[in-house]
Amino acid sequence: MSYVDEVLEQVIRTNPAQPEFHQAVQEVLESLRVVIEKNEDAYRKDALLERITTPERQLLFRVPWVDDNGQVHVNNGYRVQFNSAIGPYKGGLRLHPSVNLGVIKFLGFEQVFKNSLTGLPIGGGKGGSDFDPKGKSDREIMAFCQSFMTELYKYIGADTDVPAGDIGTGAREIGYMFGQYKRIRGVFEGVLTGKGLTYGGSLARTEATGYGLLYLTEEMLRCNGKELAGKTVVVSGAGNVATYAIQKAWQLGAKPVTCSDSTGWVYDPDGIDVDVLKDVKEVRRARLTEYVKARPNAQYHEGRGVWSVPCDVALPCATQNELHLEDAEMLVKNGCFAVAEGANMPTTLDATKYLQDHGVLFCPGKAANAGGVATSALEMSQNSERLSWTFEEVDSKLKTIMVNIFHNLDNAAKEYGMEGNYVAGANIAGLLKVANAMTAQGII
Ligand code: NDP
Ligand code: 2IT
Repeated sequence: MSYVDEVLEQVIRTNPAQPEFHQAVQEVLESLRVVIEKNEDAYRKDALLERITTPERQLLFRVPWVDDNGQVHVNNGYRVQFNSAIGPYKGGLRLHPSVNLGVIKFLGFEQVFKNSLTGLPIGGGKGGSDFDPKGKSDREIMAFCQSFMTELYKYIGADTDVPAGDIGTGAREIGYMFGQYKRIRGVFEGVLTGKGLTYGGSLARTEATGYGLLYLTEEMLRCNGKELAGKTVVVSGAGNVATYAIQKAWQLGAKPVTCSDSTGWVYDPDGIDVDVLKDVKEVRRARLTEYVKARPNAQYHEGRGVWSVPCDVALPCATQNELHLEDAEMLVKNGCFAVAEGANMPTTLDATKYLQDHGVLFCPGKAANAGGVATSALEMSQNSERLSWTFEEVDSKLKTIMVNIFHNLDNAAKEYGMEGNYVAGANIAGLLKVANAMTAQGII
């Protein structure tokens, strides 16, 4: 059996009931076959793949909190410190009822490669809880965040592990967690990113993931003789990533016509109005049914279906496994020629293969959505030098990083004889740096 197959089999056997983690490992290892086979003996002797697929540390803890009626609730808290070969652990905290250890491990594993692709000195980690922020009062959110940090603070720090936002964790939650960390440790340091601008946050971090997605998509199209301007874009999600992807799509001359949340989706033939979307989601924290009340030409549909809207470019920006094989078939049938993942692993393995086999330019999340964590690393730099850069400075660094990421994965795919396969390119470019650093640091 090849080394890749041996390790895949072992990962599935020793991490039972973690399908998302299996899926993420399978996607990476399958596309790395050519690289691994070239160094098979050395990698096997050093158990490089076993080490890279096993987190350095997994923290599981109880998070008790009291609701507004005095009722106590208990949630599960997680932090998976996956790989610190190239820098302190870095990655977001997800608050969503679907969170379990397998989900956090898949996200942490992806983060290792993503962070390597940014070219910045950050290792990979991820955390979160099965706490559901929906419908909670501000006081309940604060109670949860303070309890979560009262346990997590022991394991993190500006030079060891720097969490940030993800699904369900935005500026409000980061603020409460930062306050509690500072209160317990008595240290004002850049232990979290995505902070508010008055206490160490970076300009452009809020916009960074969505903007970065569009910068990379524009470069991918340009290098393939196409352009984004004038194109119709279908976006899923209505959170942080989707909102700023939609905003930047407009700025680059494209027309974003959809958004979605966990209950339904909106088609706006005049293009999504970003101000209305922000008011509904960021200010009122309401459902998308409120969006169509303000936009009479727009249609609201219950359930899934956003990929049925004809488009040139599709940007999944909600959650994992939201774009299935039948969606990929529909996109191809309707003439979509590019898909770039704003979310982490939104496209199933068979859908990815279908898109690639049908000539659709496909950029995986670990490259396309790396602008968020890259700008988090820029926030860490600003915190270290106790300075704040202008919006334009951060945004221009972000754009350079995204363009470089695309060329790195494009070149890696070409070098290994898989031109145009950006999944393989991203995994190869991401792996080589981490593998090199791990090898240099000995068996740890
Ligand atoms: P938000 O919480 O701001 O928004 C998430 C959006 O996705 C909401 O519209 C939400 O709908 C929808 N959604 C969440 N879960 C589901 C589900 N199970 N089914 C359907 N819709 C769902 O999160 P972000 O925008 O920050 O994150 C979106 C994706 O981008 C995630 O995959 C995240 O890991 C990834 N990402 C985020 C980065 C960041 O900087 N924030 C950086 C890189 C990647 P509803 O409100 O109804 O729940
Ligand atoms: O998936 C991701 O890259 C994030 N949620 C952002 C992580 C970060 O540390 O900014």
